[in-house]
Amino acid sequence: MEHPTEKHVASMYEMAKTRYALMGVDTDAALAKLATVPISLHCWQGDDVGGFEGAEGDIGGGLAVTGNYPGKARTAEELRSDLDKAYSLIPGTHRLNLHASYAETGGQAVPRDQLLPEHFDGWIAWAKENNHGLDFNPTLFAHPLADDGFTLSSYNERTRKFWIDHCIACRKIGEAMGKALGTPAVTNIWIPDGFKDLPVDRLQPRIFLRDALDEIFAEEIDPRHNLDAVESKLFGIGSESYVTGSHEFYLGYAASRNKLLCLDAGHFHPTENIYDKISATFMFVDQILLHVSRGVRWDSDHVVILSDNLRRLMQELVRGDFLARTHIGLDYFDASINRIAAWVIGTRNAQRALLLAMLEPIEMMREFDRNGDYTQRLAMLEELKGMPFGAVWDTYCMRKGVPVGIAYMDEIKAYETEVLSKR
Ligand code: RNT
Ligand code: ZN
Repeated sequence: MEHPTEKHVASMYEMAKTRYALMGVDTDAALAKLATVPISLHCWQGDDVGGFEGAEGDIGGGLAVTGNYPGKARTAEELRSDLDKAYSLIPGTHRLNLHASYAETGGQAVPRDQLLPEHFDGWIAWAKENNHGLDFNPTLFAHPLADDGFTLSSYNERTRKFWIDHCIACRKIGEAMGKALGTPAVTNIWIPDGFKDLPVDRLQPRIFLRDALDEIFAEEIDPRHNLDAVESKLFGIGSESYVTGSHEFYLGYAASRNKLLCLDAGHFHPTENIYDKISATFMFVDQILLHVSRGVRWDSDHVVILSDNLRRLMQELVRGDFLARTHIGLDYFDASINRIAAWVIGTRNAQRALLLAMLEPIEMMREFDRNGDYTQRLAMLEELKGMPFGAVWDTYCMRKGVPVGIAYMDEIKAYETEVLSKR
């Protein structure tokens, strides 16, 4: 298959630019805007949420990665090399979202409540060199003290204490990352806590969780270095009947404590979508973190595709002018396909959805709402789907020096032969 050349892209762009201009949309302005939006790639797509603590098998926490595509990263060097490859195929400059279980401890087992910024020096140096901001997550699963399904909301005080100390350590690591890189790390707390079957007391674990979070956040950290986020969930494998950190719990917590709310696209009922939660949340919460994901029938963490849901999500951010208050991260793990392609396809789709939203004649369309002209509104929304957006996207890739079209697959295939197949 042949890929478009510079000449193809340039002539297509001229036509697209003219077509968009007819509806008052400036394609160059949209591309300039797209370049300002970083996406935080999730390190855990690279190794099936494995981490470097020597864990084998089940990752716990009610999470499940399926597939055994060959060539997954086994060390920090391999993971960084794979990430470098992925970033080289994605237009623009982006961030990396790390989990605490990806600490580099030089072969020594360091308990999670004793992790230090120095255990992330390798990541920080690499991020600095490549201009990536870093985001961070405490890891409250895949650990003996999380085996019974409870961490910060455990009835066991010692268990709670261990995880509180882990989260405190992680905020300090986030702060160190933010300081070193000159951009705040968003440190996101997600806990797996919940019951398989009906609990008697739904309140007590939530009291434990609220108090644990208050303890974790007791120390103020400069928001120029670290921002705290909390992530809700509906259910997990083994926590089908009750999850302590539900949406209502964390919405209330974030609004009352001035924390970021993390909305994961897979953490709601299958017909419920996070795009409708954005404007409501922003009325009471200052900033949000997104875990852009794709659930299929359940929170299955499929690779992000350019779906209507994704498009509506990005439309909310762009139409509402919420981008400056939103941190966009990805969260999925597919081990059944090439893992680098999974990063590249999902990230490029998040960007394509953003670009589509940036190519809307928003002001003109608002008029339809205001005037009650729902017929014109429907006609316009459908018309937009047929606009030559692909030519604008190709131009973006060309200008940013990354492969146009799916030419990125040629590079991924070559990397697979040269690097991945030898692991
Ligand atoms: C789990 C949450 C959480 C994790 C990562 C690995 O359901 O979505 O964000 O996916 O922390
Ligand atoms: Zn998530």
